[in-house]
Amino acid sequence: MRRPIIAGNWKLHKTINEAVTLVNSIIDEVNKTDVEVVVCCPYTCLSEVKKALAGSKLKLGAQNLFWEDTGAFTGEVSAEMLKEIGVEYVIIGHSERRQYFHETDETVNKKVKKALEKGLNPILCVGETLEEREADKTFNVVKNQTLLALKDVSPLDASKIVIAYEPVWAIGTGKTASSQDANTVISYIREVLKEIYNDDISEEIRIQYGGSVKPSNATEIMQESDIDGALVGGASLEAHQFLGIVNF
Ligand code: G2H
Repeated sequence: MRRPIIAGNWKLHKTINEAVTLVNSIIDEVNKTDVEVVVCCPYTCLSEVKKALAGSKLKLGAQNLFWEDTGAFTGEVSAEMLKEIGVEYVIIGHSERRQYFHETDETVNKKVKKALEKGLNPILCVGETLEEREADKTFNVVKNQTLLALKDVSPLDASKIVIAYEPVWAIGTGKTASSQDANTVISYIREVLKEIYNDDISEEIRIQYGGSVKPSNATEIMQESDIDGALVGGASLEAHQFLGIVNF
């Protein structure tokens, strides 16, 4: 039985004060649920949010990392630096990073491996663009992204990964994939995991849906057989909306 996981992806939002206020307003509800709940904050908020969520069930995530440990890489942050703060999850390969910051399947793979090496759990994002969907390439795209991201990742490490299926056309647009469509693609990703690893690992890995998830569609999405949670952007920025999803 896979434990559902709801993660907030705050993207480029929240000052430290705003971040701590939001966390303080969701902690009590988060402590009452059996769902695993994560907030993925901007780097600048991580330390203060870690202090704010101390002793609670809420977990801390980052939105990116760099694959080298140290060196002349101006502006980058390493896995060890995140680990030192107490980060447990890290989003890797979000479509916005692929699109605006030129991340490739190869760099995504390097980041996944570095996160695992340092004891961070990757939330690996895969998903097709509208163009790819309309050209019937959805399955090919998610298969390739999954295969390449998990290249040289051992079965034991793979079981620590959360995959987020985020169709790019559904991100921040208000359009959501129908829950059945999302489940079909996610079941397919599970088949790919079976091919790469085995039935047990494939059944163990949690796969979220992401893309305009809100309280009004969370229940339907979470009821699907292969969907184990949500990666939530816009609706994670307001306590009542995020809690509406957490308590789906
Ligand atoms: C997809 C999602 C969170 P939103 O990017 O990763 O954002 O819920 O705003 O579509």
